[in-house]
Amino acid sequence: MRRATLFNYNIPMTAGVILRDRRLTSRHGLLVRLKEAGREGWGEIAPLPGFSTETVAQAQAETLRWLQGWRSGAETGHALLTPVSPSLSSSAPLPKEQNLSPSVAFGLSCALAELAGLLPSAGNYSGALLCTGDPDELIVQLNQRPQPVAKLKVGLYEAVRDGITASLLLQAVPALTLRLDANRQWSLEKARQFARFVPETLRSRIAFIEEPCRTQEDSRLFAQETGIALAWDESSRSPGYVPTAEPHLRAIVIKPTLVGSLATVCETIARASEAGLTAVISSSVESSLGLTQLARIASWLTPGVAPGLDTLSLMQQQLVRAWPGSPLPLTAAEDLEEVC
Ligand code: OSB
Ligand code: MG
Repeated sequence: MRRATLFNYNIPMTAGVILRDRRLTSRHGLLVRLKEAGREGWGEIAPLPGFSTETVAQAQAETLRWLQGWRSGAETGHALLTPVSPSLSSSAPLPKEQNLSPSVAFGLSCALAELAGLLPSAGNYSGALLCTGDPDELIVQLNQRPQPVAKLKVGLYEAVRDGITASLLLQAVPALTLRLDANRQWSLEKARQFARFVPETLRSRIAFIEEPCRTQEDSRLFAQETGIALAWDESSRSPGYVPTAEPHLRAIVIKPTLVGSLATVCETIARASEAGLTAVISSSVESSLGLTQLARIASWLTPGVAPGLDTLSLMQQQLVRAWPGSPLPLTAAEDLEEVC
């Protein structure tokens, strides 16, 4: 006997969270719970406005249709979990997911993986700390970690100031590895201005910068000129992209909610590693339920790589499962609104 429940959530965000020119005042998404043979599995389906192409309403309609089939015994889950193992050297685009949007494929595959006991429980909860708020407090926190990794968003204000901030952090935390993310905000000239304020002796501790410039060509030039390695985030989700080695490229950022099923995530990580690239599992601002699953996926599929999951503090509450050490109040499943 199979039972499925779909929940709807809407979590207020802390004031002023801005994602790609829009202010996100609340996070709206779905949680799915599958039960079978005394076991249960959860998944989160939360299209991210401005990033996902599907809306929550579309995701909900797709999920309801899929759940109807699953309840009546359809074996539609395999493709979401089993990598189709195309030859790793092929440059063919990754396979489409049974007509499911990425957020739906990801959430359902997590629920199925938990149900099947495939998703290990150990998680990596010590990912890159997002540099927001008071830098003095952050420096203290980072200095308490044995292998501190931080992520600084740049390109929002003056490039010169970004350079000074990056240098300050690297100097104040001698063990720090720094990741930067410009979200394609800089012209090549702005990017150069930034680099002028980061002494070369500090640059080797910049693990990478995600998408420094508006164009990939300028990003590549910037990396070549400055010796600062690149990571593709937005670029890695352009249609047909396959992780491929290129000069100055160190990593690709994988946001499963925007990528698709665990099978597709696995496949993408395998191809990245084949190309000698680091795969970094990253948040699409999921609730604590989704984030704890991402921490488990990171520990399982990208061992030893700090994931980018430090987005829980942007929210005012947690859902169903707590992130270790978070002081935010936790809403239990019974208190969530059921869609069906
Ligand atoms: O630009 O990487 C981004 C979260 C939502 C949407 C876009 C991005 C992010 C993050 C997540 O930066 C945090 C991280 O990657 O460390
Ligand atoms: Mg990014």
